[in-house]
Amino acid sequence: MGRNITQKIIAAHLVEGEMVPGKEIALRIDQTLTQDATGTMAYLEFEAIGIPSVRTELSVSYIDHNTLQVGFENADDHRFLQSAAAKFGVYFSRMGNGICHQVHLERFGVPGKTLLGSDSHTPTCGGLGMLAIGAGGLDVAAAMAGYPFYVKMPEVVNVRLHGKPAPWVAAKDIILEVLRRLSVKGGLGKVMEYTGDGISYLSVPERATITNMGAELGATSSIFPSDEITRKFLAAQDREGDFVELLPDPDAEYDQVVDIDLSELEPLIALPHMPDNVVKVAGVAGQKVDQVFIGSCTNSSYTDLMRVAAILKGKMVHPEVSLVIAPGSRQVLKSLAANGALADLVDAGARILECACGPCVGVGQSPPSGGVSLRTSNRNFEGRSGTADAKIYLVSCETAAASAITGKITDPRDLGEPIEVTMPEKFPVDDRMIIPPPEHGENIELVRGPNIKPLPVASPLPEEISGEVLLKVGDNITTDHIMPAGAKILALRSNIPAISMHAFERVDATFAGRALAAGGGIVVGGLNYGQGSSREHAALAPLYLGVKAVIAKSFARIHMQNLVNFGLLPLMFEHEDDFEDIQPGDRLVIEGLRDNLAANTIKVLNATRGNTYSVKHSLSERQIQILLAGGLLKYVQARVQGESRVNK
Ligand code: MIC
Ligand code: SF4
Repeated sequence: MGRNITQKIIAAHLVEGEMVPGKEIALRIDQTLTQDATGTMAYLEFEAIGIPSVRTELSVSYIDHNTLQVGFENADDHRFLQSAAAKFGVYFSRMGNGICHQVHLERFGVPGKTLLGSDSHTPTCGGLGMLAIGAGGLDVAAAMAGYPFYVKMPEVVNVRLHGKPAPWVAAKDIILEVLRRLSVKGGLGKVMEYTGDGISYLSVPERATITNMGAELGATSSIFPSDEITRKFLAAQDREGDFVELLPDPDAEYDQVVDIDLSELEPLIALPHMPDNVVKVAGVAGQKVDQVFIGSCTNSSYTDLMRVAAILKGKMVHPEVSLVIAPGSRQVLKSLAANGALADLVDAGARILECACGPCVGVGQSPPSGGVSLRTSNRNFEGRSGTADAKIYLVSCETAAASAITGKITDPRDLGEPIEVTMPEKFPVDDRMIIPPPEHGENIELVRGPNIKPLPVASPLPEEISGEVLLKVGDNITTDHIMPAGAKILALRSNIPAISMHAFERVDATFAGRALAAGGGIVVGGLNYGQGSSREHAALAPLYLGVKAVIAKSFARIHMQNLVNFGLLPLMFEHEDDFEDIQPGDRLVIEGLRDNLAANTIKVLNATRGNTYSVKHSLSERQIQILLAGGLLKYVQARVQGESRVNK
């Protein structure tokens, strides 16, 4: 039986385990990336593991999230990250060079290799034929120390794209269609592998738009073949030598098939407040718009912004719309400046932001109260923009640009003839804003400002867990609900005691205070608990506040691993109506844990109601060992010091 692309890359990197869907495997990691909002914790953890320098082929540290410097915190963290990169043998992409995923696609991604990133949108490099996976910072720190990455062998879904996209249909509309069909839970435990004659109409940045937003399916990753289009992109980046052709075998098999006829698609839009709340633009056209944000790692490539410039050329942004544009990288911005497109954008009234994440994660440009904001990013979770009651809609660059002119949600097909933008033969390659690590950095001192606090310490799983239900939440709780981002809170990412005070504050502002007063407790959740980002702070803050377990109907992959990594127990209800029965304030007792984990027969006594619930876990043997050891850091310290190097 032939192999698909995903299976080929896994087989070439398999360190442990059987390639049977659902079984835990270990992968050798070739490259890692970190960004600054998760990177401070990751390098503190790498330092604690105790390996002098990284054991990967390549590790890159990006500054792209905490770029709004209001107060000393972010600038201090940037200095810490720059010193950590030099000390540990990591490339350092300076503030202003661009968003991690855009720059990694341009400068470092290699078909057929594995990439582990401390950001959920790491699968962006799947657009180049990499197996690129998002994970918590501690998993990335372990990978930098040469430790393999453990993940459940994924099912592989073949998304077959047929025909040529209809006029004005963008790559963004394709991934919005996949989300509409499969939902934010549809990709759990799966890799989405794109094939079909339709992929020949998609450039690498367009493929990357699709693999980037595959994160919103809850997918382990997403990937395209590496073909002639890939080679051309790498050649344009002066990296043709990195090209490797990577195609599925003709007789490759898949666990699921999704067929999409691109000629039947039309511009789509995700309505507040979920990326899978997708309808046709035509169905909501005419709604007044207050803000348009064009940017983010999903849509801020050269071709994206050239299309926007062509639509806006000679026009003026509507007087009641604020149009903000954040180019994805310095390379993109330089290209637009060189060919006059930047002048066209400024001439039309666009507000040009620096090459960074910015508004996407609430770092600047928050909309007005109750404002309607059209965004080319990938998440519209409630409150993420920094304005609690703003309504965020997710669209393509074309829909965003058309709407900025009219002041209301506008179908780009109203603009007439589609815009044709060609990929340049050569990009203006200039890596001077990427600092390579020195030959010997071991004597470099880490620069720790007052915002860098010591790592919280997890403890081994106790025999018994008891405590009150501190909070009960419903389905699809995101990491933005658990640990909000935004300029003010994101700046506290290296300061767990401070950031913990914001845990769940958009759900229940009393949570942190009550948790501390109660000496900790238990959180109860619904389906897909912890969907969204890789931020391990969504586990670190509950750890700091004394939360010992989360009992949910089901978990998102990255967040469940982050809970385990910091010694918090993720349990699942066996019976739905037990979720209904349990109430905030109930006192729960879970006994015999260390014995019953292996047998997976765990009972939860609700001492308040006198009921007992059966719960289960989906932990692997290794994850159980991590919980018993007191978290991944202790578990890896014991192994990495002793074990021979996995990667070298
Ligand atoms: C996001 O888009 O939510 C983020 C901010 O990039 C996160 C990482 C973080 O929380 O720092 C992600 O996607 O993992
Ligand atoms: Fe940055 Fe937004 Fe991409 Fe996250 S989704 S990496 S915040 S641009």
